[in-house]
Amino acid sequence: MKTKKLRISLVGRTNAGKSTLINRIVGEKISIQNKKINTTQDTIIGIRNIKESQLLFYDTPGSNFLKNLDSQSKKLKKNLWSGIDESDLILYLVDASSINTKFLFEQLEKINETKKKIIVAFNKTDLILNKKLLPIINKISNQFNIESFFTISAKKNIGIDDILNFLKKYTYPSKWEYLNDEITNKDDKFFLSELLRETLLTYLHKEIPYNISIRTTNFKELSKSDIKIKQKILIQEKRYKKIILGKKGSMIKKIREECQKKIKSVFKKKIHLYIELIT
Ligand SMILES: Nc1nc2c(ncn2[C@@H]2O[C@H](COP(=O)(O)OP(=O)(O)OP(=O)(O)O)[C@@H](O)[C@H]2O)c(=O)[nH]1
Ligand SMILES: [Mg+2]
Repeated sequence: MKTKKLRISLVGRTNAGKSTLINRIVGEKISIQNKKINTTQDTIIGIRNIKESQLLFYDTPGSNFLKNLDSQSKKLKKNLWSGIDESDLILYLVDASSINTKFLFEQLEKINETKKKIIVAFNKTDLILNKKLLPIINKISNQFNIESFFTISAKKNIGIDDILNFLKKYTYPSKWEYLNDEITNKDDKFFLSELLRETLLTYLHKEIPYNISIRTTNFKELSKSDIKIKQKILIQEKRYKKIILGKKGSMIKKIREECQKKIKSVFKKKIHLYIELIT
């Protein structure tokens, strides 16, 4: 078989739905999603093979921090641009239910400088009428050279196949980078740590989830139906420990139970999860 590939970077403001879209395309959850900002921090690759073509989607961190200069933003920015650099084409995703025109044009201007091919997809169209988007689509196409526009809903699975069919036209002869059954570049331990981070984003407020790091230190199949997992939360500031523990340990208990449930729904096995807090 003559194999082909295409590398696509998913770029867009935080909360546009990039991770939701990549999970939809891959058909499994590989990237965590949350309504808080800057959920994705590393570049995660999602792989979808269609016949002879391998499509590689780079889920990048949300791009609303381009002007910030703190160290966290710098790290995210670096991961974003390396994702863009490695790709053949940019899929710019817009939250159609809350468009900030000024921001959108600034962003398009920036990515246009890369000289890469760009397609624009308006996501969350389950929340608005498509025809409301026509003026903005006209304005964008007057100013930029966009290959194509799409209106989709990652959550409701609308319009995704149209994008995939379109992207197939841009694939070029090449060896596949990943084996047929691989769906992501990240391993189980990374994904487990991400699931814990997703849980922390849900239960904790504001800055805490961004100021801790997580390691999954142990992943052991105890039997065909049981998995034992150990995770460590490394806390930089002591005051956060009290908050994560909660009254008589009630918060960490909730977090552990919720995370265990998430892991169970992915691995379809009984999970024995242990979480340790380290300051
Ligand atoms: N109604 C609706 N909500 C959506 C859709 N796609 C994503 N969302 C929601 O939008 C929120 C953000 O989704 P994410 O996939 O985490 O967004 P992201 O672009 O990866 O965000 P960052 O990682 O922070 O850059 C989540 O609460 C999703 O459930 C959609 O098509 N319709
Ligand atoms: Mg994301």
